[in-house]
Amino acid sequence: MINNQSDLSIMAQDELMQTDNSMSVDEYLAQLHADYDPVYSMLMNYQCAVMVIETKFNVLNNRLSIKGEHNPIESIKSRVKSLDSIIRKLEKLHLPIAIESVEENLKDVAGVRVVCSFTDDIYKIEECFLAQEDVTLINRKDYIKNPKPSGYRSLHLIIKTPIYTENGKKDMFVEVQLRTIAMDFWASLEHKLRYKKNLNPQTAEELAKELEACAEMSAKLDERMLRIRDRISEDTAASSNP
Ligand code: 0O2
Repeated sequence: MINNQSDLSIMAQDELMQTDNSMSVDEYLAQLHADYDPVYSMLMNYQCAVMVIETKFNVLNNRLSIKGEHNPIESIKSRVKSLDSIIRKLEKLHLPIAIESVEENLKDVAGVRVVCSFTDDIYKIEECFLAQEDVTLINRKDYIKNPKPSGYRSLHLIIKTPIYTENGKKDMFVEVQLRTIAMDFWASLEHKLRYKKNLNPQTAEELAKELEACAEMSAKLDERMLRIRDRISEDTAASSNP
């Protein structure tokens, strides 16, 4: 999760270097606030959107656990992209570096990752989440049914949801990634390994294949765990209704 304060204070330090000595501290602070308040406010809006979406998933987790035998959600992790990543992404996409440009073009500044126990929990949670009238689906990518060539599996949703600020209602984009514990385990380790860039091309190719094979194994593990759960449910149902 981004630490808005520290990011902004890094920016403030840069500014500080360029301080005009003729300015009083009050004048300087007033200028600083005028410059940074909109950025801080933008990041805070994304943070609020993350809180709203996290709450929705927590509510669903509690409600669904009343009906089922388990909490379908194992954990929820959220983050707001850092200012550095936001600016780098705008630059990479040749987009204007401005707040309006972020809000219009970048749909993954706010991200919520929901880790579920079993694959079918993912689709159940998705259905309940998208049925909410203040959640609008913008884009859906099912990398579980259609894994990426790397072996990556997850369900990605870009949604729009309102937040209510002191200035009124504001629609915010949030990227939601839903995955199982096994998918999360694989993606977290693969993400770390991807940063080891000084590999010779042959080793890199071999390891990419190895990682893809690991993803296959972890998908098989998900299927087996699901079957075990189903057998336990069937057995429990049979013994309570002899
Ligand atoms: P981070 O730090 O997780 O945010 P874009 O999002 O615009 O760059 P695209 O192709 O539209 O590109 O998005 P996609 O593929 O739907 O989702 C991108 C995010 O999914 C990534 O975010 C990762 O979190 C995750 N992801 C996608 N492919 C892989 C993969 O092969 N391995 C792993 N470990 N994660 C993957 P970011 O922005 O790259 O990083």
